Amino acid sequence: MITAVNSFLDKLSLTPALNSIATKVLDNSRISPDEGLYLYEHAELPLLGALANHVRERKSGNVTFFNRNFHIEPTNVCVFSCNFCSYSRTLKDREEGWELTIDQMLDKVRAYDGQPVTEVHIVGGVHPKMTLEFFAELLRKIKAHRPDLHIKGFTAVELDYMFRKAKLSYEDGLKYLNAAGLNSLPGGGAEIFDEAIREKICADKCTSAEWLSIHEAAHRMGMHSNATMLYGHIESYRHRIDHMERLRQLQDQTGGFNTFIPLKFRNQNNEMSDVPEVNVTDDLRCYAIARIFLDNFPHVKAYWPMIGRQTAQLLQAYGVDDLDGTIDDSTKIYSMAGAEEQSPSLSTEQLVELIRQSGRTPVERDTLYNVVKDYSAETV
Ligand code: V47
Ligand code: SF4
Repeated sequence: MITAVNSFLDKLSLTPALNSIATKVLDNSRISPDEGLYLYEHAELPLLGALANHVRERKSGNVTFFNRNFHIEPTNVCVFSCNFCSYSRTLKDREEGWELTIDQMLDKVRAYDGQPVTEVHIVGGVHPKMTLEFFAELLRKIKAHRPDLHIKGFTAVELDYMFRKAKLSYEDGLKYLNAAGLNSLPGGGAEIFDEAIREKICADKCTSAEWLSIHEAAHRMGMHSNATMLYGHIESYRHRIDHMERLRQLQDQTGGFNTFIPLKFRNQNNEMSDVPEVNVTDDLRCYAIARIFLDNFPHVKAYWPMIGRQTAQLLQAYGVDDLDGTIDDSTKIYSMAGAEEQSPSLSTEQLVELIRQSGRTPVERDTLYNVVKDYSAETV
């Protein structure tokens, strides 16, 4: 494979600086933050695609993973006021919001009885009445009903708030929820770690250091997690590299992250509607540089309900080896922000076909990337 990539790179007539970075990537050596920034500022898309695809295929071959999961959004009432958020409602605007009871959420779990889903993803706003005890009871009841269902739940923002209210350390709070049934953490709430940008877009929620500490505590207990990055708003390329460098350093220490998920900022119905959205070329560049830079992350995921299914197909040639969002994805966080997919829904058959059309081999995985079903030989 290296020979093929090398002969392609020869045709690009790279400058010495780009050639030296490309050589490092092909040799499986880590690039520095300065080199990551240099790629953002100087590399053309074909070079980024070739390098990202090389890393992707070194890690996952020709496979693109997906999993069968469903979402529960307990509430969109939120004590915080992130300027990019189109979804949350304050306690005062509650008539436009929703607050599900434990029974209503269990009904959503029961609706998948008999269906081969492996994961439930639980994330929502931060409601002052939805306490640690409330969620622990929900987790216990879900596990009592369906013990084999993996529960990936609660962003570091939600956890930080509920642990503070319960006056528990991150370690003790996580132990409590883990004992109640929580298996892993999703990657939300990371946004952009740079403190000055965070102050402008989401000043009042947990800090970057707190987000990283919660994930570190989870990893030390043996729980895995994901990491996101909200890109394409008021941040610069330097901020994106800084964000990924902080994640790369934590991953060096714990190895607990499964997947990195770049999330494209969508500008409808929020306080940042005057900020234009980036174009598809910048999407491809962002994902590709993430795949090149985060050498210690096993996977890079595209969440197709947000980025759109056509871009999700393209991204599989720019570093992505995992597509999220099967079944009738009922998450509202992106549709309310103007995402590509207003009623996201792909059956397993359609997702398998979408992956095959991209020239990749679909493999259904569970949350921890154990193979559930390999579709290489089969028709669905
Ligand atoms: O943290 C909010 C983002 C995230 C907007 O871990 C927005 O498997 C774009 O983290 N434009 C929550 N993005 C969702 C999330 C997630 C999604 C899918 C899979 C996983 C996983 C995690 O949604 C928030 C925020 O970064 N978000 N508003 C917006 N206007
Ligand atoms: Fe609340 Fe999350 Fe929206 Fe921020 S992004 S306002 S924490 S729901």
